[in-house]
Amino acid sequence: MLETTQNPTNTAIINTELLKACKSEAVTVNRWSVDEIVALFELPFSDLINQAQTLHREHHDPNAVQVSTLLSIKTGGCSEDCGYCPQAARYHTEVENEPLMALDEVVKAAQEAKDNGASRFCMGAAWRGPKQRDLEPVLKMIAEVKAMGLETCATLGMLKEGQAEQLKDAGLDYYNHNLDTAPEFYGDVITTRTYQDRLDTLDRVRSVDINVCSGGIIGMGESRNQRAGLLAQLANMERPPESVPINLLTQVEGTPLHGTDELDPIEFVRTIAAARITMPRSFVRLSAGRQSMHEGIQALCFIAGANSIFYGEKLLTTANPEAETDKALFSKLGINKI
Ligand code: SAM
Ligand code: DTB
Ligand code: SF4
Repeated sequence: MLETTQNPTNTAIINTELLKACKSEAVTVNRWSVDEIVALFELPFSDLINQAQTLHREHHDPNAVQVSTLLSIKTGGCSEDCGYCPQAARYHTEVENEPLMALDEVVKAAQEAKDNGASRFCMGAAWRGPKQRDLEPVLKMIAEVKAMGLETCATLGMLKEGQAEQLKDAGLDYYNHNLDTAPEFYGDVITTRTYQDRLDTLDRVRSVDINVCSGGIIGMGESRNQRAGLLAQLANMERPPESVPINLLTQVEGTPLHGTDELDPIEFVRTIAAARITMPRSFVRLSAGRQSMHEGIQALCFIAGANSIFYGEKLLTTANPEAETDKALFSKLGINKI
């Protein structure tokens, strides 16, 4: 379906000829130019937040935040060269390599997450992509976690043909695979897989009707134009992702991006607001980086339209706020967990 109403600042109207030309839902319409998104970033802060909050209220419960708990089911030793990642084998970080976890350990962790109030359990593996012999035990994990009444999410790297179908059959609800940054900046961060490889994996996920979770990392030294470029890629997808994680780079010693200039927190809030405006129906996830983020900035992110978080004291290998700290913050802000 063509949707032009998502862009309140875009005066361009799709003409009837174009509409006639669009015979199927497979037609992609660029709803947001990078310049239009940069213009959002440049609004006075109060105007930007007002626009984001207004749209947020049209499409979501403003006082509800979805919570997912992450578990690293296979840690470290990854063959890729993602410049931010402590799990890449080639960088010397403090991460200790751990093989694929046993099914019963994963189920135990999922039960704890459920008891703590998480509604989704996300299993992450430090792989370039799963080999068939890796995928089979993961399919069992997905099926068991699903049977516990939790939503399931996995992030296992690039998917080959046929793998998304197997994940769907196992009961996977969401697949996380981030574009990470704008195409123009991508090569400065990762060289072992292309932007197109990532888009191909997202297409495979979409084609079997698994919900798409895709976003990126802010604060890697990219320009504002490139932050807008990432959002344009996501918002202009034929169907934007259902879930959009916006990670603030967690700088880890030993990775190439360690020592990057810190991003101004207000610029991070602006990024959340621009994500909300360009993808009004998506869940925008305030992801990595909350451990070092003042609660006032987190509150601004929720006002700007963030409506999901990772919940539990660990992300994959780095720290996240304690569940009790988040409970206290939600209570202070009158936020309900979903
Ligand atoms: N190996 C798989 C992959 O790359 O798709 C799955 C796990 S990978 C760790 C998932 C995502 O975590 C990455 O795409 C990246 O966006 C995010 N991430 C990794 N390290 C990060 C860091 N130091 N700070 C913020 N986000 C990070
Ligand atoms: C996402 O966008 N952020 C999460 C999840 N998807 C897998 C991962 C953040 C990882 C932060 C670094 C670490 O803990 O290793
Ligand atoms: Fe490997 Fe994923 Fe880390 Fe890249 S982000 S190095 S693919 S674990």
